Amino acid sequence: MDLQGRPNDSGALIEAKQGVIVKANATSVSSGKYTTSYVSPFLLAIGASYDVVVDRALYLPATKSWTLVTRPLTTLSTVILLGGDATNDDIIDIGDATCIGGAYGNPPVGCGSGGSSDVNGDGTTSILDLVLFGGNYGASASPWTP
Ligand SMILES: [Ca+2]
Ligand SMILES: [Ca+2]
Ligand SMILES: [Ca+2]
Repeated sequence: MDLQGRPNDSGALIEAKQGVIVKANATSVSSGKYTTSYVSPFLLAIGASYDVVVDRALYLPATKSWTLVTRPLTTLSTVILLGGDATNDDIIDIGDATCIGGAYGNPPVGCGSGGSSDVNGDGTTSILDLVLFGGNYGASASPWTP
């Protein structure tokens, strides 16, 4: 998985769920790779379907339905998480513009619950953060294709 605008793709949470129950999860490393681990006491079953959800603070979540066919490892297609959610509420709207605009040219400031004006994580609030916001304006999820 890839975090838009970031060379370092670490820190995204990946969960395999059935309904609201998380059966396996993982956190991505800097390359964007991840390997999920079982959430005790659950084991993923061959032939069973799961919703795989990937999300990170400042980015929009992506969901894919997936049926397990091989164990222990299955490779899913790459997903790019859309950035710009400075207020960390999983929608990119005017509130994020206010957050990024208010700190423009300055070090990161916190917004909302766990949000930050520094979407791309380079330690400053700049045009790069604003471009991520602007390109994804109005979105509330990241596409996962195919
Ligand atoms: Ca998010
Ligand atoms: Ca937001
Ligand atoms: Ca930045």
